[in-house]
Amino acid sequence: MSLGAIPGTGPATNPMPVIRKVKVRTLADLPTDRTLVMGILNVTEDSFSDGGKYAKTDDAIQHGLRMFYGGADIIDVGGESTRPGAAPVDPAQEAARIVPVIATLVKAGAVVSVDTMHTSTARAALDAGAHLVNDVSGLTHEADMPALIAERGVPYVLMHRRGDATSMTTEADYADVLTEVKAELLALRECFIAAGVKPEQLILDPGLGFAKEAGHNWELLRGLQTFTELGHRVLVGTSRKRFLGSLLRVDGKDAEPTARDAATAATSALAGAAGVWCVRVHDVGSNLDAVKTATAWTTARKPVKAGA
Ligand code: PMM
Repeated sequence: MSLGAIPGTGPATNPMPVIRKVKVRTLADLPTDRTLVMGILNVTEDSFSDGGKYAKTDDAIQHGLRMFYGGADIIDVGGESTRPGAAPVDPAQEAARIVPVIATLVKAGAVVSVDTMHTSTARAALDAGAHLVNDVSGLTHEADMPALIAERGVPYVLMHRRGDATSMTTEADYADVLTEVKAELLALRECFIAAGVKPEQLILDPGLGFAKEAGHNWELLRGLQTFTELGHRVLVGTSRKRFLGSLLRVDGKDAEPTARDAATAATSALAGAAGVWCVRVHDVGSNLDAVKTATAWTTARKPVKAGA
C-alpha cells in the first residue's frame, strides 16, 4: 500500500478530519500539556467493538493512518482479542498480523504501541519500530516479559487483571476494589523492578472491565487519584466498554458499542481532569476534543486586565 494515497481517505464509514500537519516520530515528540489519546487498532476477527473491520492488513493500515492523521498521539496495534471468552491466537500468527501494520505506521511517523500478552510478539513489534508495549495480561501470561522490557528500555503499560479470558468474569470479587487493585499492581511493579525495569518505564492501568463489574469500574474511575499519586504515568481504557452500554440502557437493552462514544468522551474528559497520562479509545476525534477541554478547564486562569 502506498503511503501517499492515505491521509484522510479510506472507507467513509468513519470519516475523520485531517488535523495533523507535523509528523511525530517518538514519544518525546508528543504533547505534554494534555492527556494523550491512544487510538485502538484491533487487527482481529473477534474484538467486541470492531472485530473483523480491520482484520486485513490494508484495512488496518488505512484505519491506523486515518487515526494518526486525525490526531491520535499513539496507535495501539493488537492482533489478539482480549474480550472475555475470546479464543487464544498463536503468537506467530499474532505477530504476522500486526508487524506489517506497525512497520508502515512507524514509517509514516506514528508513535505505535503493541497490544500483546506474548513476549515473542512484543519483541517482533519492537523490532518493527513499535515504541511501547501494552500488555493486558497483568503478568498472568508470560513470565519473561519483565526481562524483555528491561532489555529494550521501552515504556510498558502494566495493566491490572485477574485470571484470563475464560476465568476473569468470575474473579471480579473485591471487598475494596481500589485498595486491592492498587496493591496487586504494586506487587506486579516489584517483579518488573526486580528484573531491571526502571520505574519511569512503567505506566499503570487499573484494567477497566478486566475482572471488574460495572460498579468496580466506576469506583476505579472515581478514585483515579489513587493511581495518579503513585508517581507513574496512568492509562485508562473505557472506550465503548460494556459498563457504558449498561449505563445507557434503553428499553432493557444495552446501548450498541458505537452508541457509547459520547459517554466514552465524557470519561476521557474526567480522566484528563484527574491527571491521567493517556486514554485508549476507538473514536479519536471526540476524545481529543474531550481531553483538550479538560486541559482548558483545569488550567484556566483569571484573565489579567489590560494595564493591570
Ligand atoms: N482494553 C482492551 C484492550 N486492551 N489495554 C489497556 N492497557 N487497557 C485497556 O483497558 C484495554 C487494553 C479491550 O478493548 P478492545 O477490545 O476494544 O481493544
